[in-house]
Amino acid sequence: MVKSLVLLLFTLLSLACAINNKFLADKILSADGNPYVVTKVTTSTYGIVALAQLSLTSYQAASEQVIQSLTISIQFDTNTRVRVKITDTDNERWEVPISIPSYTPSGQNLQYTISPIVEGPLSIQITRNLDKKVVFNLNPAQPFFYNNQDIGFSNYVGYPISVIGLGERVSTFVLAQGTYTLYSRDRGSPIDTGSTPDSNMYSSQPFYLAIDDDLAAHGALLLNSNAMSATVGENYVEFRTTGGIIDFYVFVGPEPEAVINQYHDLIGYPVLTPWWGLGWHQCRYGFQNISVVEEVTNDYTYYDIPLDVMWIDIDYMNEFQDFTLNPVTYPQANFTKWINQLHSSNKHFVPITDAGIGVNPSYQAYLDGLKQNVYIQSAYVSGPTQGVVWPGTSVFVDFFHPNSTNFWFNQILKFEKLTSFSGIWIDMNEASNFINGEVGHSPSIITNLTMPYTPGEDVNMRSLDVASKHYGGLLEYDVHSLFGFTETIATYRYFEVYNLRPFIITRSSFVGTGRYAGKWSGDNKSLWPFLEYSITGIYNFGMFGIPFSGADICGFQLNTTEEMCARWTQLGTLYPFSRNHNGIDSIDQYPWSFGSDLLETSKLAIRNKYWLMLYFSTEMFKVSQNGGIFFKPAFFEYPDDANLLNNSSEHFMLGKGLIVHPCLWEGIDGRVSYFPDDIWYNLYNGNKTILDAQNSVYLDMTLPGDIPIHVRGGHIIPTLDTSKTVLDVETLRKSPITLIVALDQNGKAQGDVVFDDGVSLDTLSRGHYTQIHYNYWNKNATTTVLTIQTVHRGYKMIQGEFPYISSIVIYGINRKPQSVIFYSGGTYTPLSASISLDVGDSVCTIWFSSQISPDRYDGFIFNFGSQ
Ligand SMILES: *[C@@H]1O[C@H](CO)[C@@H](O)[C@H](O)[C@H]1NC(C)=O
Ligand SMILES: *[C@@H]1O[C@H](CO)[C@@H](O)[C@H](O)[C@H]1NC(C)=O
Ligand SMILES: *[C@@H]1O[C@H](CO)[C@@H](O)[C@H](O)[C@H]1NC(C)=O
Ligand SMILES: *[C@@H]1O[C@H](CO)[C@@H](O)[C@H](O)[C@H]1NC(C)=O
Ligand SMILES: *[C@@H]1O[C@H](CO)[C@@H](O)[C@H](O)[C@H]1NC(C)=O
Ligand SMILES: *[C@@H]1O[C@H](CO)[C@@H](O)[C@H](O)[C@H]1NC(C)=O
Ligand SMILES: *[C@@H]1O[C@H](CO)[C@@H](O)[C@H](O)[C@H]1NC(C)=O
Ligand SMILES: *[C@@H]1O[C@H](CO)[C@@H](O)[C@H](O)[C@H]1NC(C)=O
Ligand SMILES: *[C@@H]1O[C@H](CO)[C@@H](O)[C@H](O)[C@H]1NC(C)=O
Ligand SMILES: CC(=O)N[C@H]1CO[C@H](CO)[C@@H](O)[C@@H]1O
Repeated sequence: MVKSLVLLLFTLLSLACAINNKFLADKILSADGNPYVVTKVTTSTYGIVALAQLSLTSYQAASEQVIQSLTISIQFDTNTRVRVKITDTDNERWEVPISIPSYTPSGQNLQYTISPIVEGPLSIQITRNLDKKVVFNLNPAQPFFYNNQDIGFSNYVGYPISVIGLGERVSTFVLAQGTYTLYSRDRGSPIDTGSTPDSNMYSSQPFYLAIDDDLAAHGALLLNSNAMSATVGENYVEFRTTGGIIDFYVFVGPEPEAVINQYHDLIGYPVLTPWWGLGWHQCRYGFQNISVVEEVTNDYTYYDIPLDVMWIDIDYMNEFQDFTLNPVTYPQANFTKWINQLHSSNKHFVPITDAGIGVNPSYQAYLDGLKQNVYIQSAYVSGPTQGVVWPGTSVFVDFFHPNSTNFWFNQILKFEKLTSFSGIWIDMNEASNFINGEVGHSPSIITNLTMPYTPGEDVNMRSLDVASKHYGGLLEYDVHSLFGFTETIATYRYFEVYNLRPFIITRSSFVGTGRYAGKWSGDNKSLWPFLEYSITGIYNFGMFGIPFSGADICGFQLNTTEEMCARWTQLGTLYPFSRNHNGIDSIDQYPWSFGSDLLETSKLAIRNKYWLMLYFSTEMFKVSQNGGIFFKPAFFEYPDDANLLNNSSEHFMLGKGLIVHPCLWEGIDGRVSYFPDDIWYNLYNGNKTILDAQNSVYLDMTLPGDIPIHVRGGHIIPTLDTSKTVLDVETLRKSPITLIVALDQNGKAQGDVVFDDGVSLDTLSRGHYTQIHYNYWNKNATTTVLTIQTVHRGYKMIQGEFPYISSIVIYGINRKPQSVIFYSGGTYTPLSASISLDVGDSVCTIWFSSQISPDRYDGFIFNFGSQ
């Protein structure tokens, strides 16, 4: 059954009367509890519908702002997800227009129980069956109010919780108790501790994960796009939003990762990233001209450092106008010469695009948009609303307008003809504005003076005037935080037409953005704490369903140092999206800009990225296939270990098989590091990690050097041989494979690998991929096998691609096979191999002289004979 939230058109009623009722909401809030009374209840297999009326006895004054009658619909969406939707019975209100994937409503095997809704004070309680814990509670004693521009309620679970999520901000992973604003805003990097409500940033992601003292987890989403705040208390999360409706989804968990999966089932799985996008990226704001870009590109080749993508910030534009080249600093002829060279070395180009379209009578894109009437309209005059951004006075595409996708498509298409780009970076799409509101009109219709409640700063700050009008009677007030989201979808349409996986990196995001794009964490700073915050940022966006994310490596604003940049490169090459990007006022931070510590470390780290590329692409593919999280806190894999929840950025995992201990501190060349209880081997040399009684061990972090990565016993990691000639992923795809087989305590290990063309959008929907499962196990005392099982076969490799398994390296073994046989379809073929055993490290390496393709079943037999 296809369920979709329909776009409801709603115009805010009686804004004028809001002024008189400025303090009303506060009055209701302090009125101790819920002024609504349930008058009617209907129950079915799939849910409950109840009506509630405002009870005037609860407080003195009512007004047109107060909603009189509420319809409460509790839907048993799936057996782990329940939706509580509370709307105005008498009037349509603004609802977020996102489509959610189809699902079969579940009346059965519900893992939660709803307490009976009875006539009388409004009370809803949902408990998780497993442990009888409350996961949703509208307690009649807690504040609840439902006014036109001020809606508040508390999910009062009543026991202590650690709350994670509620983006976007720079914060610790577990949020401190306090109030957080959710509203898209372009802002430099405030660190948000919950004490300054104006620390919200680019995106609105009203989802949270709550973990209790028994380490059980539940999650929730308030699907609402209005400016809102969320207050994290000891045993509750309270939302207060300035419009829309209460559309609250609860996910019962009970493990953190189960919550994430349940959430992704609702919002949709992330789009596949093109293979080249998983490579290394270089950008800079302040490439003075095309010759400088060319020089940096050539330097990568000179230093033998792999590079897949060169980016250019607004420097390339003519008068900062989107889709244009500066004729003096980026002449077309020079640009074409550079792009052809770039393509001939298998590399790609990604330009920036800004949200503001410059008002200029000789600027074609601006004129095209006027003709097609696609701009957001002024609340004061007839015509587009105007703000000020890089090009000066600017207008903004209304992506709700039916002409806008076509307009945007054509601009992108024309620009592609000019520059042959492969992906697009969409920036400034909060949408950002250098002034507050509209040129020539200070915001007067909707402001913090007319609104009963304003989360954080005035809603017009660095924004378009929120009274500006969108197509269909929508107001910027309601859809402000959707600008980036709707722009992302319009941009995605371009790639979709060519059946290409979109390479789109956006700054602003909303619920569901991951289905169309990746995200970078914006204009951060070259300061040590930001290394650590980048990890929590990626955790969060992984939870929000946008796994392809990363922070500017070495930092954007301010000057980095060699040591910081080396640490950041070590860490950043393990971000799913790895881009070195720098601010215009900052000193150079290329791998070769300082001394040998940075250069050597960068070479190791970037080559590591390519070495692990097949593991990254496979694990990211699985997230697109099933939802879930790739770059994650070790706590998510070991949810019984409370030690991992504290200092969660000190140990992150890539999929289930690898743990990383980044160095986040200055002046350190090693550290006692904590590990979850398991078998761990040094990824680089197979040395088994001997943990002390505190589950810790000293890890060497000397520069130049590799970042500590350990492989978990029981996992097989596919790696690609990266010789010096590998300088891009196109060449890398021709490299043979080495399987690292890390044994668990039973001498077993498993792993997956996915092969596909790396670029098509419809790979999953058409099944054009081959998924292989490797399984290493002991057959009997003298024989072990590594089976190659085809889970799905839909991709035919092109000649020379991932040609063969060159070697198998077994970690945690103290004997070596005497012979290796390949068996396939009943045929047994002895393989010529050179086999060595390092007894001290318990590592056995088997190099094959024959070439076995990685997807050829059935597998290898290792004969150990009597030893
Ligand atoms: C390009 O920029 C560099 C760095 O500012 C400068 O040295 C060079 O002269 C410029 N080249 C041209 C052709 O403008
Ligand atoms: C463009 O290329 C020409 C010819 O190589 C060169 O003289 C000129 O400096 C280049 N311009 C820029 C801005 O790099
Ligand atoms: C769409 O653009 C055309 C011109 O291309 C214009 O005539 C039409 O009015 C526009 N549609 C709307 C809804 O504004
Ligand atoms: C309202 O917003 C303006 C900026 O738009 C700010 O200067 C003022 O302090 C705000 N007032 C209140 C009461 O928050
Ligand atoms: C960065 O370094 C440059 C060159 O030394 C210097 O001019 C600039 O002031 C520095 N910026 C900051 C923020 O320290
Ligand atoms: C967290 O880090 C602090 C400071 O490094 C340290 O004192 C503490 O022991 C760590 N806690 C855990 C559980 O690792
Ligand atoms: C984690 O940190 C919190 C507060 O920062 C503390 O109360 C708790 O005891 C710590 N847990 C562990 C296992 O160290
Ligand atoms: C392996 O680890 C042991 C101790 O855990 C250490 O003595 C030895 O040097 C290590 N070997 C390598 C190759 O790192
Ligand atoms: C172990 O299994 C292999 C392969 O099936 C077989 O050839 C061998 O005889 C078995 N050895 C013993 C001791 O069972
Ligand atoms: C504006 C801002 O601070 N953006 C990012 C800066 O960097 C950290 C980590 O590097 C990110 O988490 C922020 O979102």
